[in-house]
Amino acid sequence: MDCTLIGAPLQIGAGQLGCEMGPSALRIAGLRTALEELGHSVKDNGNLSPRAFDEMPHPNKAVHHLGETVAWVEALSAAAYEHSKAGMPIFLGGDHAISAGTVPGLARRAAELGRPLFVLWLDAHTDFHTLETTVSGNLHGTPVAYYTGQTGFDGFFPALAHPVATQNVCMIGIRSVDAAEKAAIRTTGITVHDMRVIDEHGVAVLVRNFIERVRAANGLLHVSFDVDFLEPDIAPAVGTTVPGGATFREAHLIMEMLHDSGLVTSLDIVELNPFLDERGKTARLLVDLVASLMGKRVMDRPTVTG
Ligand code: 4U7
Ligand code: MN
Ligand code: MN
Ligand code: MN
Repeated sequence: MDCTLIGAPLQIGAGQLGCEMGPSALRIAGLRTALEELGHSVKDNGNLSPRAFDEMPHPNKAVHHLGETVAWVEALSAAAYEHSKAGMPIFLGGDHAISAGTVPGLARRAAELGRPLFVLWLDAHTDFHTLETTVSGNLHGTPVAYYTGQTGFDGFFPALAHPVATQNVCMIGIRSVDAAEKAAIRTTGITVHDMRVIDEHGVAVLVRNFIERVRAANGLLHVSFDVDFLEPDIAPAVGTTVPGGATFREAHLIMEMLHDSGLVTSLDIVELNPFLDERGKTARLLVDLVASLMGKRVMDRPTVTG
């Protein structure tokens, strides 16, 4: 495949600084080489930067860095649209607010192709706040509500031409949901597989079912991978760790199944905060997970059972 790396060093969507270093850490951990060793061609497009912006006040006083976030959303949406025309864009965050730009840009491309966009959201959190409901004011907690077209962004974020249907969003790994998010999600078609569902059924059946839905609809599949999806012991480099996350093996299995599906057309790696890492171990794990998504496997053959 032709992969394009696009750095998005946005950090003010999170509550602590450091995600700005995420793209660098992923590069230093060897992302490009890992992909090339799998036979992919890689173009590193460097890092994006936003246009000049003014800060925007919002009636919800908790909201901060709104003007800066909106400038990034515009830049990312344009870049996602352009880079989705050829090859597979891999967005290196940056905090999860980048997905308020990447997903709408990809949705625009999907609409042009006449195909639906599906999103697999791997995260401890549902990120379903609006500008009105967020209590922390950290805008990395809002992208899903925005790109699915919920009200509560009007007049601040760019108007959405192609909202993603909530039925096409599947979340896995969820274990921290605020009251306002729970109430709002209940009225949508979003599939939420919290950790309890994983414990009862295992990740394989959940991923397989979603993949089959994407395939049946001839959809494009975007994967948005928040580092806090993972168990904090194996992935400490994130500001919003929540205990009880996905294991090394669960995460790898998901990536391997996604690869075998052949359906993934774009990827976000978000929330890596290298300032909180332990000698680069989270960054290296992420590179290994991306490699699995892009075809790395233990034996040189498809998995067979029995
Ligand atoms: B992330 C939170 F209150 N819901 O709104 C909030 F728990 O991109 C967390 O998933 C948001 O890491 C986490 O601040 C955003 C909090
Ligand atoms: Mn997130
Ligand atoms: Mn999260
Ligand atoms: Mn986070």
